Amino acid sequence: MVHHPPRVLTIAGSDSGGSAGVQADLKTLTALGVFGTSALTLVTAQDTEGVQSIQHLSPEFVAAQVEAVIHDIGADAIKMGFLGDAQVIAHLKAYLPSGMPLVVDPVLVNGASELIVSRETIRAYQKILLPRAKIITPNLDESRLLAGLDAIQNQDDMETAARRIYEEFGPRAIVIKGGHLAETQRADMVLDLLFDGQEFYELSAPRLPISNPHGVGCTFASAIAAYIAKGQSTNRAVHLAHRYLQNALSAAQDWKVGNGRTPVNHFFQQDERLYGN
Ligand code: PXL
Repeated sequence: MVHHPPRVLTIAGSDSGGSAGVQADLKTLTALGVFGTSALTLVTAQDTEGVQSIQHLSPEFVAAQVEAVIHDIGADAIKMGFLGDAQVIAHLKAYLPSGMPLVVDPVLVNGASELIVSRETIRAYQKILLPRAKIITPNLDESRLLAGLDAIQNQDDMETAARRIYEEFGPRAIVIKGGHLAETQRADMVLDLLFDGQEFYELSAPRLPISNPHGVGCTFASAIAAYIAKGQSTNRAVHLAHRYLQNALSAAQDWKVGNGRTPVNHFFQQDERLYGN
């Protein structure tokens, strides 16, 4: 009996530390039973404490990887992470099959909320990728930058940003990750907000005692892409991905990996079998 596993292509950067980027994406896809493929945009020398250096791959070489994967293996969804610069985005445009569900995680800032791309790159996201996206997954800083707002300080601001991005740039849905919302607003809860152009849906979870975990955004977007590839609606894919991330993050609470930020425990389902606890 021939079996065709669901397939997701991630177009993203490499994190040598194994927490974020393509490494987080492929772990997530594998954990969720999806055949993951990858097109690298850049390679970071990175550990749990930070990024030491970055080498960008050329737009042509990024596109060549996409072309190779799509030509032979195909994809049921494409997840886009750290793309790096506007030239890569402009060049990629012609290589994204029409009608392909795109899950776009607009990586514009680093873990310390510092801008890591140019203004031109933000424009490229707005003009080229957002109009084609099935869903985008910005955090608060990225939502502020994409919506052109001065600040996002509460849930009302999140709703304003989501509406603006939806109306101006036309992604089919937006989920704003509210993890960094001032802790005075939500001391014990983390609120993400999904907007599908009609309704807002709140996704809340208890704030875990892990400060600034690493690879959460990549994992969330990849899990959404995995569930979409498996045939779920966008709305259900977001809810299932949210639950997967909570479980994977919760399972990392007692982890010690390196001296910096804690990664996600993608294979938490296997812990019992592997460690016998
Ligand atoms: O979490 C965003 C991200 C995406 N991709 C790569 C990264 C990071 C953050 O460190 O290194 C490669």
